[in-house]
Amino acid sequence: MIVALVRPVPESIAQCELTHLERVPIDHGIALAQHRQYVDALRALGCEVRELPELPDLPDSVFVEDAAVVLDEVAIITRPGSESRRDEVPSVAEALREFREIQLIERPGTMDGGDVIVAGRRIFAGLSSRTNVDAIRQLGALTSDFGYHTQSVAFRGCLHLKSAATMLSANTILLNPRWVDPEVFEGMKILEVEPDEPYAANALAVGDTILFPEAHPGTANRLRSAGFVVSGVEASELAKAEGALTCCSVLVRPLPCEKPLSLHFLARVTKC
Ligand code: CIR
Repeated sequence: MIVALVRPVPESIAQCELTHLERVPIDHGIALAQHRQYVDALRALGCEVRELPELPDLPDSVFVEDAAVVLDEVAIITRPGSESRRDEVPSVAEALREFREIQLIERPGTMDGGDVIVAGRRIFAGLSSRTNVDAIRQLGALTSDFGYHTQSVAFRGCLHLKSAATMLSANTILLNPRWVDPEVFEGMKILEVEPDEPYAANALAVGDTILFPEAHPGTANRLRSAGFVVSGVEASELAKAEGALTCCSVLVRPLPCEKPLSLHFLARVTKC
């Protein structure tokens, strides 16, 4: 069983941060309906969905992935690279403390969870406008005792590393070779997106099923041909906010936490 943390789409999504895309109108009703479909798909795949409190004044708060990196041993609460997103973090920490020891990325580090790919004991952290060298060093230091090796990854063309590449299974990665160098992922089986579908590298693997946007049928066919079970969802409205499928949830294997976060520590999350 997997717990999926999600958060409703606020009406203020129209004022979201944008880096690579031009602002176009976002229809809140369509965004809500597509988000509902996404949440239903997670439920249908056996996830226990936990809805975090809506944050009406935080336009990007539906993109919960950016607030945390969850490993089996520890959850790392990020310090998002965009100041407008920092107040999203405490409620994610609060929800995770039941399941994991919590650690924090601290100033001057900045990190968005969307820049972090975990592949077994290898962690790939994208260096981006949101994630800096200091935060990647902190992530490495917080996880090395558990046997993880963290490496920083250069990429281009998109906001987060996970727009350029995501894991499909334990050893297979889907990527856009124009945005990230496939050689970074040496030792893995690599599937490339259809060349005319640059945004197709963000897929959400839930168990053996790949949740995948309907907008990229060519790449969906490539996944099916490679033997993956693909479940399509519409995600076009939040794509206008530069959000993809992984961004809208934090997936957690529920393990009882032996070192629950103290309230004193939780107060630090709100200050950093
Ligand atoms: C932002 O710029 O922060 C949001 N508009 C999009 C965040 C998408 N999150 C993700 O890719 N992990």
